[in-house]
Amino acid sequence: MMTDILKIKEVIKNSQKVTIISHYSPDGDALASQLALARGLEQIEIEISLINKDPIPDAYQFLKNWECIKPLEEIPDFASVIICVDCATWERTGYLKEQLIGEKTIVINIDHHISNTNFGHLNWVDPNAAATAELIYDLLGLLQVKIDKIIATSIYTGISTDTGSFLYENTTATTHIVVADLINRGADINLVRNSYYENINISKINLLKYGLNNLSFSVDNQVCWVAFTRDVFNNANATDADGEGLINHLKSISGVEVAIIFRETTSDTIKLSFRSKKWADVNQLASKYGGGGHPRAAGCTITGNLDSVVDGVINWVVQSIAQGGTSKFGWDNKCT
Ligand SMILES: [Mn+2]
Repeated sequence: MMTDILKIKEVIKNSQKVTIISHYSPDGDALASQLALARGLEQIEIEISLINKDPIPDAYQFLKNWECIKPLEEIPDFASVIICVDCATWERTGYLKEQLIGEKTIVINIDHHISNTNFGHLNWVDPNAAATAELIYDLLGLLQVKIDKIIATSIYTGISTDTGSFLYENTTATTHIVVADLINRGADINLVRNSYYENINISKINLLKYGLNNLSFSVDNQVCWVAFTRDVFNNANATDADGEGLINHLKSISGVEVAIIFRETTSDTIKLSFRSKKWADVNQLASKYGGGGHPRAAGCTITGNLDSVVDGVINWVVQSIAQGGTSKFGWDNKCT
């Protein structure tokens, strides 16, 4: 765990301009962290620009000022202090280093992924935090910024979406204490529920229908997966964001320990999402293929055609489990 937190506080306090960037295919935590931090820093007279490689999914457009987040091409004068939030690596921003980082640039890395590479000049990486938004809450406190209703709603959204509504293992007592404070400060939990959880579009439901009709199982149902071709996504009129969360339906099935979703994004690029329920360390699993994340949630991208990637990965996962890889860190020893 890296904590340059006091230096981070000093650098931010002494900045007139800050650029905040998060990862491509942004999720609730990424966007909420950006927006909450931006609004907080504006209170202390810091000029902000907000960058994201990808468009903001409809599902998150209830977050106040979401439209201020733009791709780099639309931000001509980004700052020399760049804060990366919720990115385990610089590459997660989707930009090359030389596009944003000059000689005088200071990169501040604030994140909660255990796979974080400490790529910043200053790093605040805390895998015990349920969400990056939880760290933003702490940072704003340190900066003595007032958490208003809008900031509170953003941070609440980041924490709520990254914890599966306070159900995942990353949910701690601290998470609940932070959230209690956010609700005291006016976090609009009804807005989040109505706009996010109870506002699922038909494309996403169509993907879910396909997924549930095409489940595969192995090792006494301990491994469950589904593969999506590009055609399935196209026919459902679905975007990246519509694919999010489907994996939780697989994980929720009785007996399933490891859930995997394979998604063909080009003819030879397959994106994989992993979830585990109790013991399997899917961060290590995804790391084998150059990805990473958290022990219970991780991802990676593999080059190859869909069928052979599915075969290769499933064979390996099945073999690991069959060989008694029931210990938490069994993957590495048995399978490399
Ligand atoms: Mn996160």
